[in-house]
Amino acid sequence: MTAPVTRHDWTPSEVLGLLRQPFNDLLFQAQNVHRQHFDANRVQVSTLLSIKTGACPEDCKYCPQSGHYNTGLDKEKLMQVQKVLDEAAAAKAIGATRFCMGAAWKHPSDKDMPYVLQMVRGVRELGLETCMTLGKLTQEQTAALADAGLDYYNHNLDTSPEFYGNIITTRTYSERLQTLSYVRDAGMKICSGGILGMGESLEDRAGLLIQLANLPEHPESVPINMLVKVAGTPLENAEDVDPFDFIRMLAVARIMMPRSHVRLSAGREQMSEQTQALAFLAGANSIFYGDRLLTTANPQADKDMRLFQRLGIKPEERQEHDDEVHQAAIEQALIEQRDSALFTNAAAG
Ligand code: SAM
Ligand code: DTB
Ligand code: SF4
Repeated sequence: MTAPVTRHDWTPSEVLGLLRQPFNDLLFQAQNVHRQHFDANRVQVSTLLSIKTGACPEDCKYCPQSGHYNTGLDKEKLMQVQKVLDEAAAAKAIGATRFCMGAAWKHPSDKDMPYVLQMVRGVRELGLETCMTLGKLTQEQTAALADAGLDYYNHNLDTSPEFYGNIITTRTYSERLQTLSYVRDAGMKICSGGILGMGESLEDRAGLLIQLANLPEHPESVPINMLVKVAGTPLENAEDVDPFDFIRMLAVARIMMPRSHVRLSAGREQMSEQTQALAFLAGANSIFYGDRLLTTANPQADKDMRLFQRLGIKPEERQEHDDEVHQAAIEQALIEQRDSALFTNAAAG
């Protein structure tokens, strides 16, 4: 069988057609695509840490950390660098290969950036891949993160452009796309996905996947979150998503972005192990691992390891070769940015 080309021209009717196929046909197709690009019995494991919790100025209706809603969360300052490194070492000890640090910010401030950069360098030195999700970035902040060696930047599109305004009013969809474009231009890997269960239609789910897959390059990592309903948020009583529809979304993400890691992301604590097994069959090949997501519970690490054993799944090893290629890409992007700044300054002066 010839490998499918990586496409960036998906249309709504095509994607709706994929989502609406009989379940068994869809899973068979997704598993076929999956096996052309990945070992079907390996799953990448990332651990999450909230490095700055609560009191976020944004109004994302799903989020327990938004300062607009009362969810009873303790507000915290940016965590101390050493504490973050201790948590990263603990994540490594239980088998995580990537450490993702999240902050409840609209964007990082200049005051916080030096600490954030120290965290990236320190986590890298521990031999873990690094990921951060800090909100919107300027081009300069993006370059500084890349320079510190950040591997992945997570910035979710969350839903379709059409539905987005029902969920968030304090940041636009195009600002999100701009941040993703800065991250790509700086040579870092992109982690971007969305959430199911916010009252979106099937067209909105298709719309989110089209936005992600029609980017100039597919995000290397695509987290698909099931809404974690948190008391106090406007979505606390949102209707449950049919688990089969959630699996369909993962399968279609796998087909549309065949070389990306698709992450079975938030919501696993509320999901049966059978649903999670179906998710892996549909081509999901990454999870958040460790007892907490950012502020809500995730399955206990030993429970996940038992599930992996029962399914014959092994955690994916960290890819050293990819890492070298990626580092070279960052260095090249930095040289190009510096040269273009020199050129602009020379032209101006
Ligand atoms: N503040 C930064 C931002 O929004 O870009 C980074 C942290 S934010 C918590 C990262 C992502 O977590 C959001 O984009 C959203 O997709 C996901 N998320 C937040 N609350 C969630 C919830 N209750 N259920 C599922 N996913 C959630
Ligand atoms: C992503 O897509 N999901 C993660 C991570 N990226 C940062 C966050 C999930 C948060 C779930 C709610 C919480 O624990 O606060
Ligand atoms: Fe803030 Fe991020 Fe939560 Fe939105 S998703 S309220 S930006 S922490």
